[in-house]
Amino acid sequence: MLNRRKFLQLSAFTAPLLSVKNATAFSDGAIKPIVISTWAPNVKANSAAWKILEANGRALDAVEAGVKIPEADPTDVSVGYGGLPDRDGKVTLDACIMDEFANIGAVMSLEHIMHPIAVARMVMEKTPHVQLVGEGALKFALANGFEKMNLLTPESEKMWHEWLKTSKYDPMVIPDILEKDGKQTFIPDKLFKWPVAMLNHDTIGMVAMDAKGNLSGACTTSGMAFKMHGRVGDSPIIGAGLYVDNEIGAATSTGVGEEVVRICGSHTVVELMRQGYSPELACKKAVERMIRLRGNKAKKLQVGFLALNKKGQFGGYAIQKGFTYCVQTSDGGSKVYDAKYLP
Ligand code: SD4
Repeated sequence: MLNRRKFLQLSAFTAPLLSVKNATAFSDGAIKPIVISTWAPNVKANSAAWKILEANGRALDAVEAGVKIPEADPTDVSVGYGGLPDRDGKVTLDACIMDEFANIGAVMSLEHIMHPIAVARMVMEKTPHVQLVGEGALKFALANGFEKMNLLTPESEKMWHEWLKTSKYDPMVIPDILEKDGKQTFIPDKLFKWPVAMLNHDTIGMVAMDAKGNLSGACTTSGMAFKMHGRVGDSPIIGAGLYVDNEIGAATSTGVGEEVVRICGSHTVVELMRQGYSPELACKKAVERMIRLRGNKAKKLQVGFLALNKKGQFGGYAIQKGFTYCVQTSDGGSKVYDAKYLP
């Protein structure tokens, strides 16, 4: 039981945390649909999701339709078709999906299928399981009518051959890139030689609230470029890359998955929102927890969290400068935000 003094202390502590600038739903009493996703180029994904939300569709259908856009886009080198391969030259995809009833489905290290998110949804809806991996996931997909295809585009293959010259796996390149952002310069020679623009879009994590006020989320990626074959990151792991609690809110992540898994990142963000933190502050607290655990090792990496609460308030936070996210609502249209980051 809380005594009165403790209660007053707690209220004084939480009150400022509840004030947020990004209120979009419920301000006039009506539920207003909203979709948010990681990285600026995913405005296209948001608009595909939005078509479903504005027609009073379900958030689950919206997020699936939304993330299919970068999955099918060969120029997005971090997701689906055209995703950069692992160090063996294989494109292995990770995806998960979660709805308002806490139904979940995921595929990990899935090859040859353009839309891993649709397979994840099928795992959720048609199997007694929640995760399928590798060969088993592929077998399941093929048995359910998915087409087997080559996901390695000539451009991604070229980048893989370029990478093989040094075979250096160093996800710590991101701060170096971002220092030079705007000039469209190349990443330093000793690392990778790709245009910044190419790397400035990434894993998509998308969460949405529909006109009924229900939340769902989806996350899909080809994972860290040139990872070890069989490596699985945060993105397909419920609680790490994505989490939805229909009473509280939803969160997703992008960046170096190993760090996100370590703190069960997206679940942590949702639990922080449950404690009364705004979406942005919840994301910030999760980032700070990573840094507390890992110190300078994590400071050199990039991880970004993005969250939406039940009131339609949203926010993001990242370790480094450069994490962008996009939001679509009926009032505000389609907008891109720069996430705040650690000082
Ligand atoms: C992973 N989190 O596989 C993904 C990669 C990513 O932005 O998000 N890149 O670790």
